[in-house]
Amino acid sequence: MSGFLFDVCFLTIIHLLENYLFGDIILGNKTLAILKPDCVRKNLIGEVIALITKNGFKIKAMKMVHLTKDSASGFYEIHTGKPFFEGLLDFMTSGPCVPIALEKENAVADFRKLIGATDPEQAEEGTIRRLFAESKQFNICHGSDSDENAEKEIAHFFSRNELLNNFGL
Ligand code: IDP
Ligand code: MG
Repeated sequence: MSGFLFDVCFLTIIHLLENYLFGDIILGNKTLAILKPDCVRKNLIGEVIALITKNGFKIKAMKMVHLTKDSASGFYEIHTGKPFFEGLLDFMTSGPCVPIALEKENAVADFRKLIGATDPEQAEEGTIRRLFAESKQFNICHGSDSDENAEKEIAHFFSRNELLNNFGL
């Protein structure tokens, strides 16, 4: 085998192995939830987590953090410049929140369904936002909106080591 071909094969194998180890191959079964500062303040962490686990999601990593403005604006970068952006940063940095990496088949769509629409008045009965949220801003819980964003958002809060250990890959 020529040196070039060997290098290509070697790099391909390394790439596949890395994707496998770091979970990219099983895209579609992970999402990031954040129990927002209003959820923590209202002492609703337990009730919301109970709903999440009753609905078949497995908790793979979880922590309580008080976001800095830098971290919150990085997380919500996509909303930069929108009228609600500064209010969102003030809210998300107003107290501790609880990011949770969740696993379930079809995790992103199923979790968005479980939390309900952004505005609790539009959210379906029985959804987390309908049950607990007080407004479009103070809406209790975040959920990733795509597999690609789920990967990025999980990486925002959890190190590769934490994920490797907890996802058991
Ligand atoms: P999502 O959380 O349902 O995905 P996004 O549109 O991504 O909704 O908005 C991110 C967060 O910004 C919302 O969860 C909410 O806290 C806040 N937000 C969104 N739209 C508004 C608004 O019109 N007024 C106040 N806050 C808003
Ligand atoms: Mg969103």
